[in-house]
Amino acid sequence: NGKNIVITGASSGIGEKIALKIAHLGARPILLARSEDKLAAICEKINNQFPVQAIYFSLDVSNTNQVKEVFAKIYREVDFIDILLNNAGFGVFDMVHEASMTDIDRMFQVNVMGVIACTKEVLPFMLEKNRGHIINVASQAGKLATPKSSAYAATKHAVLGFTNSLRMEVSQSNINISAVNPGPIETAFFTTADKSGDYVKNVQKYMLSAEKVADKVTKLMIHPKRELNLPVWMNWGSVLYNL
Ligand code: NJP
Repeated sequence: NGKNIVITGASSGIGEKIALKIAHLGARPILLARSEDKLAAICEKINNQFPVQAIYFSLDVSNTNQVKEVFAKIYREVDFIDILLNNAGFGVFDMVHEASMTDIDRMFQVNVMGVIACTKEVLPFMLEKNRGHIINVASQAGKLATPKSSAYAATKHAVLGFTNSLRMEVSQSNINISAVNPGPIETAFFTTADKSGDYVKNVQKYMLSAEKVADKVTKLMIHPKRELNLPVWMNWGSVLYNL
């Protein structure tokens, strides 16, 4: 209640759902993503529905200069960011021998460099105040082997590596560092990740709803812990490719 919570990737999927949930609980959502029109609509919905003042800024998290500018603007609006949810991310699923280096590079820029850049903008303030919570959305793909998504999985392994090291660095402080590792969720993620639709066809019955994931992440904000695992117990290789 009364907390300032920055959500990257707030224009759709789990980011949007989490924004609505935290506003319902009385926190102030600060929404970031590239799609300004979508953010404006979500912001308006929140401010009409709940007694909070949500704000939004258009941001491509892979653009480090833009990240600095946007966080400077946020700190002109609020004294302190209580929680940073690094949620912006995307995947393009391809076999390694067919994957494009441009897609792979872009996944690392957004999924990894974006998380690091945003974290660096809030961490000094959290260290100064000796409080705060940074939550990084990784994936079960950052823990398990998931065929056809090796580059995406590599970005999420990187997010977990960064998260675990950061947690150790701030272990003498009151700052909480968490990772969220979902399995497949019903969001727009798969329109980019799985253009052929084959992957979704195979995993559809195992998918989590964005609503359920948002519920769990909101609980994690209230009761911080190291990792929130939302696994889907299946053998990816056999489900997807008869491996
Ligand atoms: O997907 P989606 P999710 N700069 O596509 C934003 C992870 N995850 O909610 O910029 C800034 O509905 C994009 O906004 P826009 C996944 O890796 C998912 O499922 O306006 N923002 C949108 O708001 C990701 O880290 C599944 O296009 C950028 C948001 O990111 C997180 O969950 C499974 C951006 C994506 O919303 C949320 O994804 C799993 C940029 N450069 C982990 N690029 C799953 N869905 O199955 C994108 O284990 N965004």
